[in-house]
Order: sequence, then structure tokens, then C-alpha cells
Amino acid sequence: MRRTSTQEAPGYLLTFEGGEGGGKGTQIEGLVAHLQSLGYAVTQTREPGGTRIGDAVRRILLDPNHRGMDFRAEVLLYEASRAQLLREVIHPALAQGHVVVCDRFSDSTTVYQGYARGIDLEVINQLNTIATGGLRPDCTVLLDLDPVIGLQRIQKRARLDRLEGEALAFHERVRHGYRTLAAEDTERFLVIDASQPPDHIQTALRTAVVTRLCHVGLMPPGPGPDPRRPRRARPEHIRRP
Ligand code: ATM
Repeated sequence: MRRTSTQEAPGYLLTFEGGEGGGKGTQIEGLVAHLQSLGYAVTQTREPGGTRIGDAVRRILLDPNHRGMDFRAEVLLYEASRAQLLREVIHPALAQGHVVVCDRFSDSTTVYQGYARGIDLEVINQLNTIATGGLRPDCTVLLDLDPVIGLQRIQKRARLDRLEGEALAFHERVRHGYRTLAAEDTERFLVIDASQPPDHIQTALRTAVVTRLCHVGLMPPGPGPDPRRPRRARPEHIRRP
């Protein structure tokens, strides 16, 4: 049985969310490889960024020299990157029936600019709707972690970006925001305790995601072609097994 959500396209939008140091990148890489090995056509992307224009916006947003950025400028830049990503990557991939795995989406704006910065949540909802045209993820994985642990993990990095350098209280509000959203929409959110060992998380994630895909009628298509066989080049953001 296919889902009856607002989306008409045959694909599936899976987003990843969470605060700093939760291991999103590692978990996404492992899950994408697994889904591809099962024969799913997967498009992997991220926010902010994922397009040439979006990557340029990302550099502006995360530059630690831009500490004086106005909150309204910040939120509009995130939405600008999102609108471009939908047009260039997400809509075309969903139309082709891909599983789109996106590292962050509109929930990040609700949480970082809404809950953490304090911009009115109704305004954020309106801006999100303008950028997404109302498209909502089919499933959102929340890697939930105490920010004290998350920030300890990222302190080892040589240079922190503009948002990573925010005070602990900011990151506490981020966590509270995510947990609130997840509690309000238990059907969409898959909350995972990110303090567990990464391989435990990956095992649970694979099972939960494939179960959800099957639930909407997207059964594993079967192993993909032999990876050693030469294939026609595809645009970088469109990955198929
Ligand atoms: P990653 O670190 O996950 O690549 O995300 C970049 C930062 O952008 C992240 N910050 N920290 N710390 C979260 C932030 N962000 C927002 O504040 N609002 C948004 O809408 C998005 C997509 C990301």
C-alpha cells in the first residue's frame, strides 16, 4: 500500500536531524550504502547546500567571521538554499521514484531559528512552506544526544563553524526543540539514542527504515548491477545502485 501523504511523487523523502556531534554523517553513509545494496535508487543530499547555489549560501552561513549575521538574514538564507535544493535535486529525484536521504531539512529551521534563536514559530512555518511548497518528509530520523556529550565530541575539530561555536544553552534549546517536534509527530519521527555505539545505531536504523519503506509499498528491488561493470555517468547528486 502506498502512502497517502501530501506528496504525489512516487519516491520517499527521508530526512536526518539532530544537534552537533550526533554522528549523522556516519549513519547516513552506512544507511545509503545498505539501501543501494538492496537495489533502491538513492539520492543523497544535504542542507544547507546540495546545489552550486546552495553550497555558496552554505559558505556564507557557516563562516565564523559572520557572527554579526542578523537572524532574519540567517533564516532567509537557509530557506533560499532549501528552495534551490527542492527545485534542482529533491523534486526530480522523488519524481523518478528515488529514496531521497537529506541531511537536515525544514525541521532544522524550526529548531535552530525558531526554538533556539527565538523567531516566532508561526513565521518559521510560513517561511518553510514558501521554500518547500508544503512538501514534508515521509520519515525523519532524529539522532538525539545530550549536547554536553555532542559538544565534547566536536571540540576535537580544528575549527568550529558559526553555529557550532554557540553557547551550551543554545544547543540545549536545539535539543528541546527537536524532542518537542518528535513528541508532536510520533508517526513521522524515528528517535534514536545517539549515545549508543555507532554500529548498534546503524543496525537499528537499517531495520527501521527498510520496514517503513516496505510499509508504503517500496519493497527492496533486489541487488543492483555488478559494481565492477562500467556505467554511464550520472549527475553527481543522482546516485543509483
Ligand atoms: P551541519 O553541521 O549538519 O552540516 O549543519 C550546518 C549547520 O546549519 C548546523 N549547525 N550547527 N551547529 C545546523 C544549521 N542549520 C540551521 O541553523 N538551520 C537550518 O535550517 C539548517 C538546514 C541548518
